[in-house]
Amino acid sequence: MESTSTAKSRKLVTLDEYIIQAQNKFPGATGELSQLLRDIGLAAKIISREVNKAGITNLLGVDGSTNVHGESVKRLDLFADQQLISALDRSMITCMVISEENDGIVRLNSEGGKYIVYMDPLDGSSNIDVNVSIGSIFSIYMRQPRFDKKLVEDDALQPGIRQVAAGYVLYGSSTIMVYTTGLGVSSFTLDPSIGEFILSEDDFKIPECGNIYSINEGSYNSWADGLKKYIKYCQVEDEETNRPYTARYIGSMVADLHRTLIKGGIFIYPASTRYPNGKLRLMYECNPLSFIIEQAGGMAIDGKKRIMEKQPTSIHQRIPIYIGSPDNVKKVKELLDQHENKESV
Ligand code: AHM
Ligand code: MG
Repeated sequence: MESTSTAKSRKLVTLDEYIIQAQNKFPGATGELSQLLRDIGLAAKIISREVNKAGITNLLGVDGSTNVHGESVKRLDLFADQQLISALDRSMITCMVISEENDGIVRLNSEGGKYIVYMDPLDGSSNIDVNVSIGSIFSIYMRQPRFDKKLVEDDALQPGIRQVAAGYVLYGSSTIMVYTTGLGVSSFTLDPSIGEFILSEDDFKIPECGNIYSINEGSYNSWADGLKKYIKYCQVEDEETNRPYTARYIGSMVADLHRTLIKGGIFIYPASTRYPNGKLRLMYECNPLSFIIEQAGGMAIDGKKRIMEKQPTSIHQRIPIYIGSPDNVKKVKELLDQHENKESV
């Protein structure tokens, strides 16, 4: 028979319980951020259900419209966008949402709500048709107090260091939610039999150094010299530093980052001829994932500087990203400094 202590240590903690327990550690907390995280958790469960049955309900495929970047929008993107927006709208705490699927800011019913939420409702959507993991990403800011109360886009242009919480949901072989409020990184796995996210890890730490590099090598010819040198460095044999590294690239940032968080290594989406400023969006892809990786002990830079210190100039702006284990990021930065950055340092 199990001892009492073993039984106790195996007690399942749901996402909602965990959020409330965390909130109780701060006596002055209003509970609004907790509510917001629970709203996102609920929307994620609904999206997860639809992602899993997409093939049979015909939600797959292009719906004929394009998003603000001229890319074709899959129906599931729209579904995820609507679910997240309506979940956030219901609890009247969020004043505006900025989503990859919407050109401008989306004002919610609670214009006086104190939170601003950025999101990529379904990242990696080109992978939907082929049953590869996709994810939702979110990033939460507090609205800054202003005398002029009318909500404008500028209210949302805050650097990543001001995020109060960020996270992602990965719809993979299981559905996993990972988030941080700046006090470490926690992860939850959806148990579909009871419809609850169950705590799986409450202090995620990324390995100091990893032997996996993750980059779309198709753009090799247009990379900066320092980056080419780094990828060569990853490929050279050296027993002491566990090289050659392994290449892994899923093409869904959430999935690539989740692997990087667990196994260590580096994920890179650099500037290239096709994407001179990188492809990924600062506000709803790079900042939230940088917050998580930093909270887990990793690093995230744009090649020169810390991503989260970048002052945004527009809600959909792109930025190059080098993110992962601290030793890997420092190494690529060293080579970029020797080649590209030398004039500017
Ligand atoms: P999306 O938001 O349109 O899905 O695009 C973002 C995705 C990321 O998930 C992924 O890292 C990247 O695009 C892959 O791009 P590429 O196919 O150029 O390698
Ligand atoms: Mg995306």
